[in-house]
Amino acid sequence: MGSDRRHTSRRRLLTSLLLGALAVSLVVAPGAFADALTPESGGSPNADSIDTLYKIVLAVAAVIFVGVEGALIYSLVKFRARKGRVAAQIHGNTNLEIGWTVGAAVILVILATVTFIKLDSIKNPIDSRPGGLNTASGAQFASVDQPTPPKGKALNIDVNGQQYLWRFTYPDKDTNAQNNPYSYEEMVVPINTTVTLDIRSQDVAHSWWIPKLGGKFDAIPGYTNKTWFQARKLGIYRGQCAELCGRGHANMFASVRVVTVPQYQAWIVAQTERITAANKAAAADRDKYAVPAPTASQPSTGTSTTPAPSTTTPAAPNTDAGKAVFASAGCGACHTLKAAGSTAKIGPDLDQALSGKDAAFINTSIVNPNAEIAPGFTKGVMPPNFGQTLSKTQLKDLVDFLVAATKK
Ligand code: HEC
Ligand SMILES: [Cu+2]
Repeated sequence: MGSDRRHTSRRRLLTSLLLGALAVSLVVAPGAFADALTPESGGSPNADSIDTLYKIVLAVAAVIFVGVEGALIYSLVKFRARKGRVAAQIHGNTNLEIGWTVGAAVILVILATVTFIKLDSIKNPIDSRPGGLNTASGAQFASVDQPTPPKGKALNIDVNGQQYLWRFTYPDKDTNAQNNPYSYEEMVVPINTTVTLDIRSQDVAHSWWIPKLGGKFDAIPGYTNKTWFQARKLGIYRGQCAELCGRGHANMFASVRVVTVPQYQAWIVAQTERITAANKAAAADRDKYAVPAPTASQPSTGTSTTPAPSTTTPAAPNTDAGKAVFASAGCGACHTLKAAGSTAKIGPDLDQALSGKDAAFINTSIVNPNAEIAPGFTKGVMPPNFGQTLSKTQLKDLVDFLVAATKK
């Protein structure tokens, strides 16, 4: 008896502790409470439609729940076991069975109809409202390939999920997608403007979700998902990657900042300037630390939109041309030179032999190879007539290239 009572009181304590912990965690995480029962709304018409549809279904389900549970509880109480009572044995009631089959079917048909009616306003973008960004003209608002607003124009933003942040790429005035303004983590959009989103992923599956601005959309590598929203109030709308995508998933925040149209336009200009300045600084750094030189003058890849660094120093030798001469004159057939990617061993390894040598020395060794024979090599192997077969410019480019490639 005594141990039984102890057990019960311990269980009671445990239960109240658990309930207390639950209450505390709900209070300190008010986000989890947001619109506790129904989806969030008020940010964009598609989110409002989702909310309305949800509430209709919830109401129908609530009526059914109360009806079924009510009948159940009523029967439990009314027909509960009593001394001397004998249970009635009922088998099959055709009317009842037809009733609940038809009833259930009718309810499903109603829900399906309501859903299809609402689906249109959830899925298909509407036109921008007056006061929104003018998307009527300009190549940048070319319609996207999936649902478009009736007039076919919207502000199309590319949403790219990456472990563990979102990258947003905005349209600009030309058709080159490489130089568009972009931002990370915070998307900036103009008010009253229909924004269509191309949702992609760089690596693993993520999920784009700003609850107040509509439903969740998976960001899947190799596939583009489309959705849209139209914010009608200024402010910041927050969300979070909604698909466990790795260690940093919990920190993969997303937010949409809704600003006025002039603010948006000014932001795009300022953001473009910031990106250009950052690219310039990066190019300058690359220039500063780049050894050997040829890598610095390679055509810049997607990350940089600034001109190739070599053009910033006007007097810089044209090492690309020199490299081409090295290849066409067949120097690589006999010499090893890292910068040219050659590994032949008939003549001296130029990376070593020319390390720190000046232009005059290199020039002489090419034009008059027999004047001085590199130790361990024989006279007369290297063609003696490069001074005649190469033009003055070719020779100069070649020497400049070798000086740069073997600079200490
Ligand atoms: C057929 C093979 C061959 C070809 C082709 C050739 N070289 Fe050579 N090169 C040699 C040999 C062997 C030596 C070492 C003997 C000497 O110094 O003359 C040499 C020496 C040199 C040296 C002097 C190195 C030192 O340590 O002093 C330079 C510089 C050089 N070559 C550059 C070139 C360039 C530039 C070309 C192309 C325009 C070229 N060579 C084409 C075989 C070749
Ligand atoms: Cu993610």
